[in-house]
Amino acid sequence: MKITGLKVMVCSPGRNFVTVKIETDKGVFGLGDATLNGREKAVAAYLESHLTSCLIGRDPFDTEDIWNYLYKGAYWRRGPVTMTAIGAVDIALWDIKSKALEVPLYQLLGGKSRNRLMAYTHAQGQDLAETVEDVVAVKEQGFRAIRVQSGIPGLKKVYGVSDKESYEPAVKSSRPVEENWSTAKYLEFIPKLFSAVRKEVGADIHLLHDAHHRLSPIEAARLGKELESYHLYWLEDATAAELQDRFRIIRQHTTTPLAVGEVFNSVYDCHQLMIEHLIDYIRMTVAHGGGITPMMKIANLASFHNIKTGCHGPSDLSPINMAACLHFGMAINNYGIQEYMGYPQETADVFSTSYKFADGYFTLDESPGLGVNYDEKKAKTFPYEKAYLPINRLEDGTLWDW
Ligand code: GCO
Ligand code: MG
Repeated sequence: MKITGLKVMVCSPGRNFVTVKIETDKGVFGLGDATLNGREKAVAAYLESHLTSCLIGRDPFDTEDIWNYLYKGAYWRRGPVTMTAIGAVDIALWDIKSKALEVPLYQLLGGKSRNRLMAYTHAQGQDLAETVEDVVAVKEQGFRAIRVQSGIPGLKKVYGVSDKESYEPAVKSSRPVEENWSTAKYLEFIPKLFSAVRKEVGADIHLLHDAHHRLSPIEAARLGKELESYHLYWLEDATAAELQDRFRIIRQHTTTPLAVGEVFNSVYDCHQLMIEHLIDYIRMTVAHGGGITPMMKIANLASFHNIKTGCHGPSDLSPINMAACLHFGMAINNYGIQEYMGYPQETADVFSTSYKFADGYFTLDESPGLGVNYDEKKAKTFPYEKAYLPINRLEDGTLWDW
């Protein structure tokens, strides 16, 4: 089998997505997700200008060699744009291989390690009462695990909360909108929120929280410690993770489980976190982590250090990435949980999927490959619109982590 073409398609059914389609001389094609929120066109250009001609004529079954060719061969390694481009190609190649062999992708990665995959979704509210109410409503939908984010008294607009039903951080505009932040106000409020939520929902539900890289290590340590009695499933992105050894400080102070990695794109972003047992869940997602090929190796490394996966699964990655994460999660032993925010109807109309979601769990059927279809004609009716993630400033105007 030979690769005959690579198509890069950018559409915006509700929000922007970049999709790769790799075609072959046998008529089998594969799909990959190349969406990098707010930087979509950079990945599209990388694919079109630099990868297409390297792939034409290659055997799509040679996933390991092609991955190394694109990674080592570029000389310029790592980085979100490069790794998302390579990741999309790799996902599409695995889709081709498993479709050609007429098996679901997870069969090529180790087979079934479980029957179903637990997912968590988001609950949010403008204040404590509204957030508790939303957690109860989400629990009633059947979710076993819920991420809880709330407006903070005294702050106008914070991460994880919107006035719409589901949270979408990117805004279609010519430059980023600004949010504001006070760590003192946040740290004062969050333990009270979790005390109220735990009291309302009881012990038999997993609660998660995302601090979105905003705390210093010692502040994160304080938060982890103060949340201990509410038994979180995880505290996510407790501090910015460019320096992995910052996590030592948090780890030394608290038994609250730690998750990090949605902005990582390489094993070198997290290998110290793993070998020093500084985290409990690795949040890298398949598309941004360079594809199935490196993610299998990362999951294996994690498995030797009691670390489970918890792939980033926001609605700003397409259902193609979601399917890739689910096949990956189905096959590995150290699957933890999958993030799932649902998709608006326009997105579901463009991307149809064979994975099913009910009562807090995903299941996969016997469809070959990833089990995702992309309606190219419908996608064209939703043209790209420039969008940005917000930026964040302290109350005195200082630019802060978002
Ligand atoms: C999450 C994330 C998202 C990101 C978004 C950026 O845990 O789901 O933090 O909300 O901010 O995906 O594109
Ligand atoms: Mg997050």
